Formats: sequence, structure tokens, C-alpha cells
Amino acid sequence: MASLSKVTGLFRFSSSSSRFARPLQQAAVFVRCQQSTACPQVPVPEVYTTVPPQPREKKPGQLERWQVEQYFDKGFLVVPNFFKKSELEPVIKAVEECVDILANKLYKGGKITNKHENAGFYERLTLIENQFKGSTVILHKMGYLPKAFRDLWSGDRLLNVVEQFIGPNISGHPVWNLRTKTPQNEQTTVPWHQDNAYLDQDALGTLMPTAWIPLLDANTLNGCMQMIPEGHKVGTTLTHTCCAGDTWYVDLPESEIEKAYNINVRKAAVNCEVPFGGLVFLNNCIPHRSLENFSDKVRWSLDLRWQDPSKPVGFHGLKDALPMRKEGQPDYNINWEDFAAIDRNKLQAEDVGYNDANEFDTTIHGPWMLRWENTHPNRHTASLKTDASSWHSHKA
Ligand SMILES: O=C(O)CCC(=O)C(=O)O
Ligand SMILES: [Fe+2]
Repeated sequence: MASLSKVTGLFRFSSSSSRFARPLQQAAVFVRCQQSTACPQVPVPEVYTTVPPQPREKKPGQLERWQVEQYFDKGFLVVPNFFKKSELEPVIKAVEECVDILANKLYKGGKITNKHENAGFYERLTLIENQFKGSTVILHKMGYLPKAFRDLWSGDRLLNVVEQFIGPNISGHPVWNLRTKTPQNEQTTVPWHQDNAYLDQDALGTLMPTAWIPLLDANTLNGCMQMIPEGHKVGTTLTHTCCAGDTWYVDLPESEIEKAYNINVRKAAVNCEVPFGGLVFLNNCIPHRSLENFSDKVRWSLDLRWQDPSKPVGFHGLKDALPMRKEGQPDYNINWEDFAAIDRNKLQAEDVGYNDANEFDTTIHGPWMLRWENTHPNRHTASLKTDASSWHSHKA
């Protein structure tokens, strides 16, 4: 048997004629759907490892061939200098406005007594969170999509790269996030997971490239991302549990990763330090997490996703993807208004029977909680019916 990767040695060919690597073991059986015909999933590693035909002409921002190949081979790619600082300045300004809206709301509601209007971009949210625990969660789920975020998400240079991953027709995926990672805050420390674990199983065959864009130098001290290189080659979603600690996040136990890939997670995990102006491209099948923020600054970042519009979105039928580019229509107009008018956080909470109407509610709820065994009930999962029938009756 040949070893596929000299770096990690994660995968071996199951036979010498096999084109794609197979993990040594696959753990694709969901605890809640063992009886369902839809389970276990059939692994589709080729979706995540096949470089599509590349655009004939080189367009601004596009990656070198070796970078595209690395993205498909390792499951992620760090590009240290992609944006000019001036391109990210409007984004920072927009986040500042979001924090200001949050501060005013909390102040009016009697939740905080000091809005800290003069505090810096990397400090203000922490000062607010210190007065009202969970402010970071309220901001996380606020879902405001200011013009600067829209421009970033649909910027030509970025979409030119996305075209290298998924082809010329491109939609924005409804799951996008502004990460409000204040120092040492469990609510913003995302444990090991594959992004597919938050979606329906029918989206397994959809490659969704994510751009993870920090608004400062992201490093191991302030909580950068960590990846399991080549972990996407499993081509399926491993068994997650729900929810991690006092959070709404699904959790992929290290023991599951180690069993599936025959590795030592501590040794295999790679830190993705990214300077301001850079970004990480990752795919939706790779196990990753973010480290705790031990600095004294807010580690702001945005994660934005795309997909081929003809493929399943996997967001539980709650919100569609937003067409951004159509082949042969260079002047295609993006319908931001309709997209932004749909509050996915509200819908995903309602979908699991929770009314998220209180503007000071610091919990997050969603259908992914029904996909995985609820091994750790907490205030975020309190509204769930966790019996097996709720899973089976749930939209798959
Ligand atoms: O920014 C983080 O802390 C986690 C991001 C993440 O998991 C993602 O972008 O998929
Ligand atoms: Fe993620």
C-alpha cells in the first residue's frame, strides 16, 4: 500500500488502482439515524479533491496552479496577502457600526451602563461583554449585512478565485458569520468540526469553499484556526455530538478524528496563522477548529461561503443561496435585499421550536442540534425535543 501523504501520512490507497485516498476507517454512521435509509452516507471524496477545469484566461486575484492544487490536496490554503489594507478598512468600519448598534441597544435595554464609545476596535466589545455576558452572541447572530460585507463577499478578485474552485456559476451560501472572538470566551471558541455537520446530509456532494478573513493578524495567541491537513479526503461527515460545553457548536471528538484517520490529532493539527490582509480558503469537509483567544484583543474575522448554484444548499430548506455570478451575464445584478431580509438565525431557531424574539437572548438554536446526539444538554439546547422521532420527522 502506498502512502498518499508524505506530510501527514493520513491516507492510504485502498488498492493500487484506487484514484482517491480512503481513510483507514470510516465512521459515517449517525447515532440518530441508524434505521434511516438515508444513512450512513456514501463518502464522496472526489467532490473535495478534484480540481475543476480552470478558467482559460487569468483574471485578477486568481491563484497560481500550485495553490489551487494545494487547496484540493490539503483541504485548505493560506494566502498570506490577498487584500490591500485599504480594502479591509470599510469592513472594519462596518463592524464598528455593528458594535455601536449593539452598544446602543444594550444601553437602552438597561443591560450596560457604559457604552465605551471611545474604546478601540479591538477592545470595545470586550468592555461591553464584561458588563453583559453574551453580548458577543447577540452580535454573532445579529446577521447585519452592511454594504462593506456585501462588497467583500462578492468582490471580483475573490470570486475569481472561487471560480477556480467551483466554476463560473457562483452563489453565496446562507451561512456566513462575523466572529466576535473576545478574549477567553467559551462562546466564541469553536471546537473541532466539519462544516458539513451543520448542514443537511444532502449537501455532502456540494463543495462549499469558505474564505476565512481575519481583521487583524490571527495567530496562536489570539485564536487562529487549526486544520487537519487532508482530513477532507474522508469525503463524509464523521460522527459529531452536540453541543460543546456551554455553546451551540457541534463537536467532533478528537477520538473520532483519531479513529477515522489513524492519527494523533495533537501532532497532525496545523495552525493557520494569517496576517491582516490574508485569508484561509477551506472546504466544508475538513476537520478544523479555532483556538482560544489568550490575547487582550478581539480576534475579529468573517467567514464567507460559496457554492455552485445547481447543487444542494443543505440549509434545511430555510434559506436559499444567493446567486452572485452567472456565466455569460457579466452585468448580473445581485439581489442583496431579498437575501438580507431573511433572518436565518430566527428561522433556524424556529425550526427547532424556539422563538428567538427577545433581543437580549444570548442563546443560539438550529437544526444541526437534531442531526447529532445531544450528549451535552445546555441552555442552547434546552428547547429541543431530543427523542428519536423528532429526528426522523425532521427534514433531511
Ligand atoms: O472563526 C472561528 O472561530 C471558526 C470559524 C469556522 O469554523 C469556519 O469558518 O468554518
Ligand atoms: Fe467551521
